[in-house]
Amino acid sequence: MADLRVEMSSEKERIKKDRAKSASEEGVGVSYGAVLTLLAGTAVLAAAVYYPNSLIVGELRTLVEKIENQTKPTDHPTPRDCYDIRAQNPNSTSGVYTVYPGAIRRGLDVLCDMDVDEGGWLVIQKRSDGSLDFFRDWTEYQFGFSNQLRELWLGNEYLHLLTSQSMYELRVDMTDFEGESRFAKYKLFQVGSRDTKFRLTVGGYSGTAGDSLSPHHGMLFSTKDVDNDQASGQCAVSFKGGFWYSNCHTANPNGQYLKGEHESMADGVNWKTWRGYKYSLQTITMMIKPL
Ligand SMILES: [Ca+2]
Repeated sequence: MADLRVEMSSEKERIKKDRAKSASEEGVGVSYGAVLTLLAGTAVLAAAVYYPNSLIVGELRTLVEKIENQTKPTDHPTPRDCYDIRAQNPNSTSGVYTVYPGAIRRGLDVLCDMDVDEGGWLVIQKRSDGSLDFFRDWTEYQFGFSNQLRELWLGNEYLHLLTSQSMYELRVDMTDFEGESRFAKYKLFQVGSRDTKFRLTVGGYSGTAGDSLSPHHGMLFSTKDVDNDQASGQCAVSFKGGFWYSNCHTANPNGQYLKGEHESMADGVNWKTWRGYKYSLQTITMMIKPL
């Protein structure tokens, strides 16, 4: 896992360098290419006038086409998200798919929910059985973690890439151990870059679970080793998760899996406006879809 993270980290750096490099090359390529196209085009015209049947005209035409093709911008690879997958094939079923958000060339394997609320949802967080430890550090939350996608955190870098390519809404589905279920939907969900400490933008609530997430609007991400919260202490340490803590939380989806009622204060998988600070939910899923 540690090696994988280092690999991913250096992969991110490589992608960044590649992008910067290709961006500068592209810049040179366009102007250089445009001049070449112009020159070659003029040559074709002149050659065509004076030597209409000569081989050189054909060759020059080929050259012009070649240069033009090289200077055309390449299309963004698709699908960008689960919504694209569903749009391409309305019969797609829920499961794992590869998507290409932002600069990711090799793709990112994600869990798509094609059943709930018309489908097309990309799962960014999931708790279902307590099989995975969510009390993790900054780098782990940055690049994500999962176990066969039964439980997962997609990763803050990917959240930023995804929510930067379009306007996204968020849906949070949850169940308790008594068989009840609720949901919360937000018209706006965006995660800033690592330079902003993955700042959260969230708003426009509707649903049945109550709004426990809007109070986290504008907050920065915090983990047990990186304190960006608004409390004098460390929320991530006190409430044992990684999240956009303020002072400290009204929702703790990445808290400890405490299986229902608990004595301790607000350190479970809590959603304050539904089961409160001393009830840890059975399942919770956060997923996003473009508006
Ligand atoms: Ca603090």
